[in-house]
Order: sequence, then structure tokens, then C-alpha cells
Amino acid sequence: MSKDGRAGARSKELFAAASKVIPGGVNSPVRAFKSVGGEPPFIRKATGCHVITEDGAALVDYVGSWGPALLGHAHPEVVDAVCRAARDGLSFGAATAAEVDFAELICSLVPSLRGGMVRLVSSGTEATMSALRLARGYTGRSKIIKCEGGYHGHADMLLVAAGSGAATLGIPGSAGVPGEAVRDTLLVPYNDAEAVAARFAEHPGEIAAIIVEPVAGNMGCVPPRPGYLERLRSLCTEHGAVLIFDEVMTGFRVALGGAQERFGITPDLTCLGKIVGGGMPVGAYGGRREIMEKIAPLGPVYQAGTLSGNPLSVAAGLKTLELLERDKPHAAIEAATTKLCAGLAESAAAAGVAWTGTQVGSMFSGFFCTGEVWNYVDAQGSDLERFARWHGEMLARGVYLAPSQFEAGFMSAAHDEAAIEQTLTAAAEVFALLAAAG
Ligand code: HOZ
Repeated sequence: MSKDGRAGARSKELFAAASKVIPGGVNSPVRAFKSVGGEPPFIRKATGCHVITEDGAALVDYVGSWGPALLGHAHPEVVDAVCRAARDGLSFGAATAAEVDFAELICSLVPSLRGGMVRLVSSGTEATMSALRLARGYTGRSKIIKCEGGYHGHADMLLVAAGSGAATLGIPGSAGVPGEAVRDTLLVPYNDAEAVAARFAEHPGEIAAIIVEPVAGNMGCVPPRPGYLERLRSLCTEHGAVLIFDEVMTGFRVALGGAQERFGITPDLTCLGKIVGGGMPVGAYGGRREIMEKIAPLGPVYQAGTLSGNPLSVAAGLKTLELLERDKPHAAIEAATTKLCAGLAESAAAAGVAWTGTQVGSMFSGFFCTGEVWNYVDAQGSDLERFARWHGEMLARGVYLAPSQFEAGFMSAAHDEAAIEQTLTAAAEVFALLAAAG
């Protein structure tokens, strides 16, 4: 099989056809190659740590479906669980036994959900927007705080200074979002707890919640500074606001119990997505019982969904979490990520290319700059032209990275020595090219 992952004749033909009937030829903007140039390869199938393109190339995949594929693609036990569930019916819109098992397992694994409750939805966007509605309903307050470059899905109130695809495409505040929808959204730089304290001082008794990625993943991977999450916790407690961890990316990834387990900070509400669905569309939000009891039908905060907790999604998510609990792959995946990141840093240094690597568990990024990266402004200091060249040259050598500087890389349990060696060999060649190009 070829290793050149750049769009070939078949992908180009499909992209042309797609562009006639799907806006931009893609069903989510992050999939377009707008910021790196070229056209996206179309993916025919995926297995283990590889995606296979329609042009017949096998690529080492660090996108991992944007996070869910922690166990690798098409894990046989997960696929079996989904097939078994499918034979019994695709969706009932009614309560099932499996969703009880799933909810119990989620609540036992995520520290802030122990003794609390969880509600299943169908996407991370639904989880974050529902958690914020709940926080507002619970506190009776309107204002919320989010970080510049943070991305929590595409609900109107959150499309301000948004990271991920919005940052990539230069539309961090979307057209179509009325001013009133974001009037109560206050911004702070990531990793700046004193800015949060200042917002509380400016708006006493008005702030319902802070929503934060405990490890930022939508401005590239940016770790929390020591003490940052602790201070957010104490500020929320002091001011009676709800601390919401958006663990859509970090949940079950940076530790089995997510970032809250890794850093030892307990939020009031947690939003989950990606891995919790094992590759199927699942989101979830949960936390303290007294807050969750405000959700309909128990309480006055309305939230609903036809496909919420549907049997296929539940089967994939439940099996994935069971496998993570049984096989305990986190230490090995983190060690593989550390090896990859060390190799990339060594190789960049040897070539004389400015490179700042970041890593938390199996999330990682590399920024083309010399200084440390602690927030969105730092991340924007990366040389984006260099990133685009890096991306294209790595793809040509069989390494599939997210087509944006403002996304994290994801390692899986299926990435073996050979995959990492292939990546590092490619990287050494590409860093040499970048250095030669000046
Ligand atoms: N939430 C994903 C990572 N930034 C992007 C997925 C998407 O927007 O398609």
C-alpha cells in the first residue's frame, strides 16, 4: 500500500462531487484543508492506528476521529457489541437496561459523578449547552465565563473567541449569532485565574458558571499551569458559581477518570463526548445530584433528545469503557506519546527548527515557535505557514495529522513501535526540509 496520503485522483473526484451537494464538501469544517492547502483525502476505512484512503494509502492516524479512537479504530470487541445491539433494533426512544449499566459505569469512573447523576445526549455540543442551561437554571444567574481559544461546541452562546475550526478558519465569532446570545458570555485568557477573579469582582452575584477545558485541546494542546484549576475551583466555591469541566476531549483519555482525576480537582458538572461513545455519537453531562435534579422531568430545566441513549451508541460506549477499565491501557499509551514527543523535539532541535512541544497523557501538539505556549495568544504565535508545509509533507510520508495548528494530536492503544518509528523518520526528513526552506 502507498504511504502518500495526499488527495489522489479518487479523493479529488469525490471532493468535487461532495462540493456540489455539501457545503465546502465536508460535514464539519475542521475536515476541510483550508488552512493547510490542498484537498482532503477521503477515508475508506480504518483499523488499529491506520486510516486507509480512497486512493489506497495507509496512514498512521493521530486524528483518531478527533479523539474517540483511544482503543484504535474498529476494535473487534466494540464492533461486535454494536453489531449485536443492531440486531435487536436501532432505536426505541425508550428506556433500556443497557443505558442503566452505562450510566452506572460512567458515574463510577468519573470522580465528580460519583454519588451524582448523568444524562446521556448525542454530542459534545449538546452536553456543553445543556450543562450551561442547567447551571443557569440552578443558580438563577445569566453570565458565564469561557476562555479565549476555548471551544465547547457550536451553541450560540459559546461561539465567541472560539478555538478549533472557528480559529482555524478565522471566524471565532460566527455570523448568525445575535449579539444578545453572547451578551452574557465573558472572556478570559486560558491559564489566567486572576482574570477570572476580576470578572467575579466586576459582576458580583451574576456569574452562573465557568466552562473550561481542564487541558485545552482546541488551540492545540495546552496544559493547565500548576494551580490554575485549583484556583478556578476555589473561586467558583467562593462565589457560588458552577465549575464546569468540558472533558469532551480529556474524559477517559488523560486518565481513566479524565483530567479531574489526573489533576485532583472536582468540578460541579462535567461534560463528556468522544471516547464516551467509543466512535458512536454520544455526549453526556453529569455531576452533583442536587444540581442534576433540576433537569426535567425532575426539575424545571428542559433538555431532551430522540436518539439520546440509543442502543447502538450505548453498546459502543459501554464496551469501550469496560475495555479501558479491564485492560488499563493509559500508562502504555502515555509512554508511547512521551516517546513520540521526545523524538519530535530532538529531531526539530537537530534540524534547528523552532518547535515547542506540549503533551498531557496521550494528547500532544507541536507549535512552530520558541516560547512556551500557555494560552491562545501564545498558540497564535506559531508560524502557520510552516505548520501548513509540515502537515502536507508529513501526509506525503504517511502520517495523518489534524489539518490545523489549533487542534490536538491523539495517540491510541493501537499505535505500535513501527508506527512511531515511521512518524519519527518522516518528521526528521520534514524538519530538514523546513530548515532548508528557512
Ligand atoms: N471537537 C473537535 C475537535 N476540535 C472537532 C470536531 C469537529 O468540529 O468536527
